[in-house]
Amino acid sequence: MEKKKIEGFEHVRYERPQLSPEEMILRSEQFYQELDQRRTVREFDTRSVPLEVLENIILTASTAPSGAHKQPWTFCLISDPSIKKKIRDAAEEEEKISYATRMPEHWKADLKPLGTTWEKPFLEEAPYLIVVFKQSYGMENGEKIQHYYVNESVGIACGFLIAAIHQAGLTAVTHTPSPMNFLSEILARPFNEKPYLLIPVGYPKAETYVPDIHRKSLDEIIKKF
Ligand code: IYR
Repeated sequence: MEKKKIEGFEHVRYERPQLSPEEMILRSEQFYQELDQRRTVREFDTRSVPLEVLENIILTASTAPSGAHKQPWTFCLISDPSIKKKIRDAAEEEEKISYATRMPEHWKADLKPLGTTWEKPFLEEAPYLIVVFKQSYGMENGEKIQHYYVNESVGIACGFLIAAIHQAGLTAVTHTPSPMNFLSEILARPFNEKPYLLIPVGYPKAETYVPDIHRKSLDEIIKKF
């Protein structure tokens, strides 16, 4: 590998294959079409998925850019049914209160078309749960390490994660039980880590239906200058 020191720091040569405009248009269109097939799925088949697939998906998430390259994330991968049950019980306990008293009527009205309720069977049915933790700061040899743009970094990593899950032929739901401190307790995470997202992953249940909702058009989301 070609290397070079820049201001005392090692750099490696980096190149991408040069694609023709036609090839770029084709590839970007194909990638869009692929990701446009992604749908959030809340009903899972209990069939297991090879562990290596989940490891590759998490490695893909870890390729995300992060503030000062601090990689401020931890991905807890859960397949143990007893831990899944603990998570489901704790999540449902919170969600029951949220749906009954914490969420305003307009919020519940907005969720009606998606058919969500306080019940979260997917937390036990999905073969894997990925609980993403953000590291507010790092810890190395008992020393605090400053992290930067933690929410942005972990959010981008979760985007990569969700795209990788889809590309592997699997489905997921980005679940945010609220409050979700119970995840730190159940998974015994250190004080510098805070739960960010809970993502059940697996095959969709046979004959799954998803809400007939649509994405905004390009004209609605783009402003060209
Ligand atoms: N966290 C709750 C409620 C919920 C909120 C939004 I915003 C959603 O897009 C979906 C659900 C739940 O998981 O049911």
